[in-house]
Amino acid sequence: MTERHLIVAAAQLGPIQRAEPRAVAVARMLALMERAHRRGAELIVFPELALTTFFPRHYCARIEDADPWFETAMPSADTAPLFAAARRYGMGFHLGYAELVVEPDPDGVVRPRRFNTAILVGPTGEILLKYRKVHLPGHAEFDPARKVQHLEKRYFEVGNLGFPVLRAPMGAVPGVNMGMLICNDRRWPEAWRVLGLQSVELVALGYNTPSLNQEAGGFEAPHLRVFHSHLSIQAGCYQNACFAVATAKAGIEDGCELFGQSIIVNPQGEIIAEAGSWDDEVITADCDLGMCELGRTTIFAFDRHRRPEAYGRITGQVGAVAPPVWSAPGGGAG
Ligand code: CDV
Repeated sequence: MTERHLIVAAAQLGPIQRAEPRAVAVARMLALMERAHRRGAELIVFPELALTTFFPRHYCARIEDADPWFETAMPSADTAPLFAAARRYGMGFHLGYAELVVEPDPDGVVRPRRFNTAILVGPTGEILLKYRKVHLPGHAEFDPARKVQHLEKRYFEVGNLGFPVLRAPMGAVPGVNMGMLICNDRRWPEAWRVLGLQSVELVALGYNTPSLNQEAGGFEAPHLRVFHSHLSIQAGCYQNACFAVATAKAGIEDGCELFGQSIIVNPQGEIIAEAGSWDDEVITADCDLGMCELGRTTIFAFDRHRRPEAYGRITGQVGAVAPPVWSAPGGGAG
């Protein structure tokens, strides 16, 4: 069997403050691309909403007032240097950004629509694949009980592109099956499985995750935040026999702490590279895509072992229902 090795990089970004223009972020990203190229990287993954601060923490009464944080073209004058660098280095990249488009909504009304989006760009600088975040956390209205807002449900619509996977050349490999998830999606096994059912080999995933659970009425220890992030990604890779490059934005951004700990994970669920800083940092791994075969031909040979007839609730309902209550035979007290 021919070897299918791909050298991948996670390009973690330190904080991007509210006042910083896109050009500053792009210059930092270009420096990371150059660093990754020197290490032989053939694909580099940037975080969610990589061009600006994580603006859903800021409230705008009029949604249009948030539009300066959105991209209306890709590439744009600001992002074109990333595409040029991809061509220069023969390196693919994954980029998360806020997307503002005018397109028909589900009722056929053509209007401005806003999505939390990621693209996969090939080594020739062409956009290969686009994904729009499906699992939007947070809330739609200003919440006075929260110290920090999380207004993704205000600024973004639920992604309408499903979870696409595409086979395309990357580096020296003629065809890699690639898909994407964005941040909160990583916590949902359904999302991973939809990718797995399309034989995904590599998942590119960007995230912005605060070190504190601002929603928690009770206490959630900060170390568990990283544990749950890694747990979800490692389980997703193992159960779907794929690699993931999971890249964070990290550090104190607009006064809010984001944990980093970007990781690259193999199909056994093992972390094979991990960032150690809260700053701009490149981590790389040499991925033998042949490793995806073991899981998908044995434990997770979907065609032999899956039982969709027993999974109706997965797509048939949203919230959990209460189970029937046991009662003692004959109606006596239990
Ligand atoms: N950007 C995100 O989607 N963040 C969520 C936080 C709010 C929990 C996450 O799942 O990491």
